[in-house]
Amino acid sequence: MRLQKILVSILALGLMAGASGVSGAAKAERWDMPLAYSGSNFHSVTAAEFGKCVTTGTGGDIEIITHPSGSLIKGADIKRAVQTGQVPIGERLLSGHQNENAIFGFDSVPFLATSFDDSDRLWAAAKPSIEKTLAAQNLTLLYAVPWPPQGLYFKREINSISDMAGVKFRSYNNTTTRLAELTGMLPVVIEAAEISQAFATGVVESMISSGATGYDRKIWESLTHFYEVDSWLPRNYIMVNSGVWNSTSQAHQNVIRACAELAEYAGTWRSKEYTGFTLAGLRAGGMQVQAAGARLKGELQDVGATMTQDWLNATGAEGQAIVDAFKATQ
Ligand code: PCA
Repeated sequence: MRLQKILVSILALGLMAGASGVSGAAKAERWDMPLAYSGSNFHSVTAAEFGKCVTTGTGGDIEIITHPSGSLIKGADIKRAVQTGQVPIGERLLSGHQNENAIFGFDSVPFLATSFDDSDRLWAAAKPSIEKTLAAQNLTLLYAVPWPPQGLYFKREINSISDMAGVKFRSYNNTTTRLAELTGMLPVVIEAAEISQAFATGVVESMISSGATGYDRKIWESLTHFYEVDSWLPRNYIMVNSGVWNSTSQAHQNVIRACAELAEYAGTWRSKEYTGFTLAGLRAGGMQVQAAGARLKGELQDVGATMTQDWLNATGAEGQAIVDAFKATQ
């Protein structure tokens, strides 16, 4: 029902843009949109469809071209590139910015939101803070889509934290680096686009991520075990340079907002579908895919409690307000 309403409004807005005479090839603007993850990944597919929706809805006035796998701009540099106007629009892992402001890590607080429903409610609670923080950095938030729940990858059986000692661990944000430190592993920050090579060459031998990322990167070529932990569901988000946004007509902004709402809905649906599909893919690749054992789970909960306290200390009243708003909806 909600989806139908969005679609109807996109069509209506597109027709309005056409009828008011603002369309025309001569005025077409090209928006290059860097993405950090592989073209076949559901986030990238969603972004490409979002781009098409905008192009169609604006009658061709704004043409969005996506560039997956960090091919135009590497993941870690995408936010800066959009902020400075090097590109008008881009996608990035939100929690990748925790080193700038711990509030960006709200979606990686261990065991706070561990299902898609929780993740949606947590996002609703955090969105005003994140929008405000991004706005102060010359960025306008469009939409955000969760990754599937996070689990641990290894190349041998792991039953407790003591089994992890000294393991070289690929991390993707501050939270995952901290997790490695607290479990006696050795963290190395590596972008998803570089994973296959890093594992093949032995630079790292373990990580926490979704089944989706392991599947996208054929991780079974290097690793053997995936333990479902459901520690959190981190989000990717789409941002536009605020200068570009403010100089975009109201009619086109309306189209873009409607396409963004549709993309958040469709992307979240895809993420859910991709969860089972990619775990089956890991199995088909020869990996053992299973829930973490009770002992390991319990120990990870203790580590998670420490990390949660760290995050609350770093974010103060703002972080606490997000947690409270989230819990109030439970
Ligand atoms: N994949 C991304 C972030 C979270 C996920 O599931 C990655 O591993 O980089």
